[in-house]
Amino acid sequence: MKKTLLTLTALLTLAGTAQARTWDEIKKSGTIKIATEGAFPPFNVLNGKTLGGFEVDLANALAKQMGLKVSWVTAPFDGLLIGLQQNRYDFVIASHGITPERAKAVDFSSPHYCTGGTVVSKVGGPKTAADLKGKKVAVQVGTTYLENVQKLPGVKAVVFPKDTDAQTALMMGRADAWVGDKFTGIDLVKAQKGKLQQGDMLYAERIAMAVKKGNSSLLKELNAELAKAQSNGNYARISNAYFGQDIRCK
Ligand code: LYS
Repeated sequence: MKKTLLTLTALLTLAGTAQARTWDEIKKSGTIKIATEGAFPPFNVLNGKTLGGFEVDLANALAKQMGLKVSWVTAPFDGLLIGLQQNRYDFVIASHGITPERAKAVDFSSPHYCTGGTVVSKVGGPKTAADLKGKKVAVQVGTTYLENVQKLPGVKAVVFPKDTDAQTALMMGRADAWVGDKFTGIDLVKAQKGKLQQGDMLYAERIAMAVKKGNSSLLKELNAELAKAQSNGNYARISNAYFGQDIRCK
């Protein structure tokens, strides 16, 4: 038993220390491997076998600029950065807010959009941080929503594996409010015609792509391609298609 445990630890250590593919290696291979959640409309959504959304279209556009094919991987949100550590893909684009804690584990690109965590509730329900006191708030696991809701005194976070599950909990009355992305909130309120209201934005965040810590050659390339997309019209076109506005950080 002891021997098996040691072997497993050794394997995990090996997986963690092996080199990530450098930009040169990726370029030579002709295909870049990108991971996302696929459960976070309108940013990344898996519909049957079709992956779409703002971040998927944006990453596909960046890969096209690079002259590479894309191999997409989807995984639960709270496992995405661990998979990066294990070299299962080259980078992650899944609406990760840049936080000091995450920045210890991975390297972040320049932000690809700016947003914030917002409150949504049924009409007449809580709208502000103060209103949330003593209330049950539905949030997704592993997110900045959970992190920020936990900072509010007297608020009970009810945690779900997916953001869409947290939204359902609000609709079913199992929570008094949902805290999630500002743009997701706008779509949610629209979809539930007259039943929901959007409250305050609790905090702002910058969202970025993540590479394995130390993969500076890939990071440099991603930043260059993002800047190019933001000046050649690709970014504006994709952003407008999903949001009717340009959501880049200003
Ligand atoms: N922006 C939030 C975060 O950084 C949510 C990310 C995606 C949730 N499906 O945690």
